[in-house]
Amino acid sequence: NSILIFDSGAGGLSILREVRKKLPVTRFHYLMDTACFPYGNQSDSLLERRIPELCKAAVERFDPAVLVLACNTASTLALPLLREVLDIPVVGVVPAVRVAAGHCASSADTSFGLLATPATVKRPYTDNLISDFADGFEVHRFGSPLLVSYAERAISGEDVSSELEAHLGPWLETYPDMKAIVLGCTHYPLLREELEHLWPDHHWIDSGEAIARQTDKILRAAVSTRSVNISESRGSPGSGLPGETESHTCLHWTGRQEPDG
Ligand code: DGN
Repeated sequence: NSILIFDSGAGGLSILREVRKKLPVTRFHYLMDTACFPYGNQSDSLLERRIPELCKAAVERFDPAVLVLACNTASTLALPLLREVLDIPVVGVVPAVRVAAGHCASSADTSFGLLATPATVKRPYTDNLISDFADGFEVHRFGSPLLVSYAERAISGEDVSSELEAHLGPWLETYPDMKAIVLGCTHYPLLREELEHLWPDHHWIDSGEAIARQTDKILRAAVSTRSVNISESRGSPGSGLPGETESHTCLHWTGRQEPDG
């Protein structure tokens, strides 16, 4: 009854951290597609081939109960494809536009920012999220080509604060009324400490906690279905509930550069 978490780099660790808080004794596998990192720079057609192929292979290998696609760039493109090829539930991670709109409504703000990879800010999925959940608010999008690498460097212990300030400062100054910012990439919560330190008056919103709640719910439903299937096929009962596993491990698995090549 493990959970498989997938991203092209270390960003999914921000999701793993939240899910672990919720499910501390569940076992995890972490799949990182370092060969194609960063996904924000890849073509849609490559990602549409590669993500289902890698995830299918990893699911066959690790047999998780649930897959968390812990990448906004991948989820806003490939979730339906993935659900077609996998027979386990898939939890996607997409920008927390709805939460930001709720926050603005309660604080009387009329605008908020959406910070994500260049690919995510341009996706039709993101347009739909905004028109469905943030109608009436002005949403300022910023597709950053740099923040993912800043996050990767920050978790290796580098100080990226001055680069962060130079990169985001001009955008934030352009919209002085924009106080709530959606962190629409799973790498960005890894920079939360630096962001809060540089801009303490802004409100940085990520999807981690909501994803942890959703994963908990889906896992419970998935393992109860599984345990019925197992007890039917083996003729022996077993609760299979999350919490039975006593250890958790993270595995890194690097795929090939070209899935078809
Ligand atoms: N962490 C990914 C996301 O949430 O979009 C982006 C990683 C990348 O490769 N750009």
